[in-house]
This record gives sequence, structure tokens and C-alpha cells, in this order.
Amino acid sequence: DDTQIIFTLEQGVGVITLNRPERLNSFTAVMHAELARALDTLEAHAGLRGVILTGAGRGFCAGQDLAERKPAEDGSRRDLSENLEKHYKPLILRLRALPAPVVCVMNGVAAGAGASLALACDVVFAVESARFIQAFSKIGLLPDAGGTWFLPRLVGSARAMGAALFGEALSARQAEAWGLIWRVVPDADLAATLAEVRATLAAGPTRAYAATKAALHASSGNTLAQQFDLECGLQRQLGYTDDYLEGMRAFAQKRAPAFKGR
Ligand code: T3D
Repeated sequence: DDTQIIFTLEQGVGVITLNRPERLNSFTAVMHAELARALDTLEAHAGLRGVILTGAGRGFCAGQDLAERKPAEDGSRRDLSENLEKHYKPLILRLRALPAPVVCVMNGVAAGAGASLALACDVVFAVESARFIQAFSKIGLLPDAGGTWFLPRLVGSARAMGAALFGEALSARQAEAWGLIWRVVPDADLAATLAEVRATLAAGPTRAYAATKAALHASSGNTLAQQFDLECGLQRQLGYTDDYLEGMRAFAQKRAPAFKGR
């Protein structure tokens, strides 16, 4: 039985809750294996409409479980890239590649690779008391799990550099003001936010969401002309979807659209 994450998939929306609250949901090899299995299910689900990532307890994710990675007594060193290659790289790349939005509903602190996980999501809501901590420099490491890629793209190199080098806690409000995340919500609204996001994803124009995600993610590596070509190709496909027809009819009839995700 899965123990370190709780995974549900209803109405096409997967909800992954990191579930080691006593260790602020820090990553272990077991948790990575459970996440990989959840991703297998999500990738195989033809009717996938969205994914929500959140955490149990007062933390979202404190990054790598440091107790699991204690240095050997004899002082011998290890190759840290193995853990990154085996666990973090597939996790982050698979989440980014899912053909549906991945929304982080951050219930508390995100540190180290936990912050990278949040930033890998397509949209981040965070409760007011949440903090982002680039904890890596405190233990003599650089931001990993995609951190050095996400940070400068989201907030620019000056803020990325300061946050990464000094590792100070960044409040949810500051993160929102910097454009690191989409929106701060009151702590008391955590469950309501999750329910609202779930309902939005389950009723959304899934094909349009997938195209939007793909195009926005591709933009940083494209010229404007290449991006036009990408938009043309994707919009051509969306023009043939049931959801586009429904959206246009609903507009003409002055009613809310009832999207089916196809
Ligand atoms: O090994 C490799 O492959 C390298 C990979 C690197 C990837 C990374 O993610 S490196 C960065 C790892 N993460 C950190 O350095 C963050 C460590 N945690 C903290 O700095 C603090 O816990 C927080 C700032 C996140 C939260 O502080 P606070 O005061 O709210 O909570 P706390 O009391 O520190 O934590 C509560 C408990 O969770 C505590 O245990 P205790 O004392 O009640 O028995 C604490 O030790 C534990 N905990 C928190 N983070 C981790 C952890 N245990 C293991 N690993 C953690 N990362």
C-alpha cells in the first residue's frame, strides 16, 4: 500500500498529497517510487483533465529527506547526481510533460527540492503562511531539481541569484509580488481553494489547457516566428474540438459553456 503519498483520480483530476507530515513531507526513495507510480497512472489516463499537488500537515515539502542521506561515519563521499538523475529529473520532467495543467496548492513551507517541485507546477496557489526557502546553500549545494532553470525564468536573474545564494525565507506574499507564484490565499481557504481548483480543472477546456501549457512552456526556447508557427498548429487543432464549438455557442447564447474536455 502507498503510505508516503495519498493519490486519488476522480473526474479526470488527479490529486497527489505528499504525506510525511512529521518530516514536512521531505522526499525519500519510497516517496519517489510512489510518485513514479502515480505518474504512470496519470500518463496512461486518456481522460486526464488536471493534476493537483499538495501536502499533508503544516509543510508542503522540505526537499530531500536529509536523514536518509547522512554522510557515512568514515567521512567517505557520494555522488549526489545519482539521486537527481534517478528520482528528481524524471519526476520534474514527467510533471512538466503531462498534457494537462499541474496545479500546486501549497499548504505550507517549500524548501530545497520541495521549492523546485512547486515551481515546476504550471500554476501555484500558496497559503499566506507558506514560505519558499532555497535551502541548498545552507548545506553547501546549488539549487537542483530544476531550481536553477525555474528561478531565473520566473523572477529574473537578480532575484534568482539573491534567493539562491542567501537562502532566506521568501514569504508567500513576496513570492506573489515577484511573480514566482500565481496567487496567495488565506490559510483558512486551503480546502476551499483545492476544491475550487479541482472543479475548474474537471470542467475546463482540457485540450485548450494542454495546448496553452505546451505553448507557454515552449516559448522560452523559441523565436517569435517559431512561436507563431506553434500557435498556428495548435489553434488549428483546437478549432476542430467539441469544446471550441461549445464555447462559441455558449457565447452566442449568453450562457456558461459546458466543456467536455474533447
Ligand atoms: O542528497 C541529495 O541527493 C542532494 C539532494 C538535494 C535536494 C535538496 O532538497 S537539498 C535541501 C534539503 N532541505 C533542506 O535543507 C531543508 C531542511 N529543513 C529546514 O530547513 C526546515 O525544516 C524548514 C525551514 C523547511 C522548516 O522549519 P521549521 O522550523 O518550520 O520546522 P522544523 O522544526 O525544522 O522541521 C520539523 C521536523 O521536520 C523536524 O524534525 P523534529 O526535530 O521534529 O524531529 C525536522 O528535522 C524535520 N525536517 C524538516 N526538513 C527535513 C526534515 N527531516 C529530514 N529532511 C528534511 N529535509
